[in-house]
Amino acid sequence: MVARSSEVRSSAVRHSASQGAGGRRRRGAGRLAGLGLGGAALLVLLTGCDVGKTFGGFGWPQGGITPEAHRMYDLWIASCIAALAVGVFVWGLIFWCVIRYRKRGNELPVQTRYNLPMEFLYTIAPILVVSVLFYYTAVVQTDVNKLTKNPDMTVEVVAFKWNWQFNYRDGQGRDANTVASVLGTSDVIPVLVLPSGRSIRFEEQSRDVVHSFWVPELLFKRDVFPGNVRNVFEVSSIDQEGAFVGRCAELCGTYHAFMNFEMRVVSPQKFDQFLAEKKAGKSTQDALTAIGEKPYATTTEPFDTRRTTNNFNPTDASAGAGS
Ligand SMILES: [Cu+2]
Repeated sequence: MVARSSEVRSSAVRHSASQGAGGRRRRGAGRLAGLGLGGAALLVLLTGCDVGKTFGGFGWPQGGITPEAHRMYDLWIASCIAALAVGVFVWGLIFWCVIRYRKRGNELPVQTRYNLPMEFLYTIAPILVVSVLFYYTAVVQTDVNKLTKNPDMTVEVVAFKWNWQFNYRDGQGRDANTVASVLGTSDVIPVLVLPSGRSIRFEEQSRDVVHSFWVPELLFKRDVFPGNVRNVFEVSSIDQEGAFVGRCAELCGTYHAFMNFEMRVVSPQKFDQFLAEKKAGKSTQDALTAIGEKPYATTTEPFDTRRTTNNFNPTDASAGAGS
């Protein structure tokens, strides 16, 4: 009898203790919600300022010059803010648990095997986060890859070991004709002259191995494939005039690092004049001078290949054979 009454008493104590814990839990949840709201308000405040600029673009290159580049940049910044918000929330929960449920004595806390609302939450929350990120990524990616029927101009990018040729075309696809061309050599950096404010279609083709067309300010690069693959992309406009260095971004052989070019963005009027000069048979350098632009690349220069008859294609085979 005695034993039974003590059992009853101890179960009553447990019951009232769990009620007290429930009240504390509710207060804790309220505090957590307040913390979350405060964090959200802080985020909104920060978004008001240029968060990207403040934090150096979170590692993403800044200074894009096309609407597509701005959209990709915005997606990256928004993703970083979302990741940080989730991170702060999780860190908050961890520290809250560490402090709130620290060891206070030898009595074991309530041992719960499962908690349905919690399990529901941590299954649904990541799915929601991934879905939102996926949605915005798909929207921006579709936008960046979008091809229009009638871009203002088409330029064919031909890559080869280890330089570039840029062909101005009178239409789209393989059947169109080249109306003017810029060819790079070991001594002269090819200058790809483009107009600002016009939509441009790039059609890429390689003569040998895989290269990659990359102008950092486009925040975009695309592989250039040999064979039948004609990689195509468009920019809806280039918003800033000036000279921008371009590079090959795919390791393509010995002189891969030498495959530089320059993208020179000029006003549409200047561009039309440049194309007319080229069509009339002038060299790229003369045509650039004619429109009041510097004739040679200003952002990069030809590398010294250090080729001599002794170290490159020696006529005497034994010269390079060693001993
Ligand atoms: Cu290359």
